Amino acid sequence: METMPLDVLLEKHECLRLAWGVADAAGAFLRDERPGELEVFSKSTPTDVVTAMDRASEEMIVRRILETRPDDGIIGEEGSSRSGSSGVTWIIDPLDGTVNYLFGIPTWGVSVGVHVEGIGDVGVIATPDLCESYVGVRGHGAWRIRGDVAERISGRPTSSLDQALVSTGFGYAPDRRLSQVSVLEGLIAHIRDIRRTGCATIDFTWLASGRIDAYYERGIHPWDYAAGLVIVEEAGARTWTTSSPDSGTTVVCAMPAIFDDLVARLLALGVERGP
Ligand code: LIP
Repeated sequence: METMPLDVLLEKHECLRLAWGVADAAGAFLRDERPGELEVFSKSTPTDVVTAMDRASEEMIVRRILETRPDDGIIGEEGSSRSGSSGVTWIIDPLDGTVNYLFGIPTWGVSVGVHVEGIGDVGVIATPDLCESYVGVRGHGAWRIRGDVAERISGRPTSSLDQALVSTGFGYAPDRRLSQVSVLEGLIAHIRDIRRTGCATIDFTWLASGRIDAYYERGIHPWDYAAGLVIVEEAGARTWTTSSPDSGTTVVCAMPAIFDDLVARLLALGVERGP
């Protein structure tokens, strides 16, 4: 297994140390300041508490980025978007997997992607309740970080779709969920099994580290996938995305041996269409 000190890895891109710093700090904030007993609040209150944490996380990340790099652009889930003049754009999900966070399920994360002139160069995903983080740097590989050590990761060498463990997610709107279930109904007999982590950024890290073989989802946003795409591509997966005004972005990522088969099946099932 190839390893390197985290400090050495962080030198591989001019934005990486800052991306790591803000994702790590926001993840620690969300883990350590998570209000206790969220589940005993009244029905509407816990969501508000989570929304407040989500916004505080984004404010912390954006403030730290702009202190160091005031000319960069920002795309943030919680509304901090601004255009920049440097050609560098930071694409941030300050808390992905909000329902998991609310319920105390450990699969949530903080995602920070960096685009340079429109190309995804850097991705950092912190998953603090799982005690690990992930880094992808274009041309320098995908890495899992535990403590101060970076361990190079790659996806599983799956050989056929019927052996593949596939993850997906569902939107919140009932009609979209139903159409996504019908796609899954057409797929599930042709794969090993399905997983639903409830957090797109976790799905990307699990594909990159060989815990699943593929991930697809319709209706996700740039902050859900900017960091994740760099990480899975650097871990050897192939990716396909398409966007439409009605559906948002559909992403399919899989290890190369099953990629064409999975994309063909999903397209035949209309994965990118519907309400
Ligand atoms: C989540 C996404 C996930 C989707 C979930 C949810 P959120 O984002 O990461 O892909 O399947 O239903 O939308 O809302 O937790 O930030």
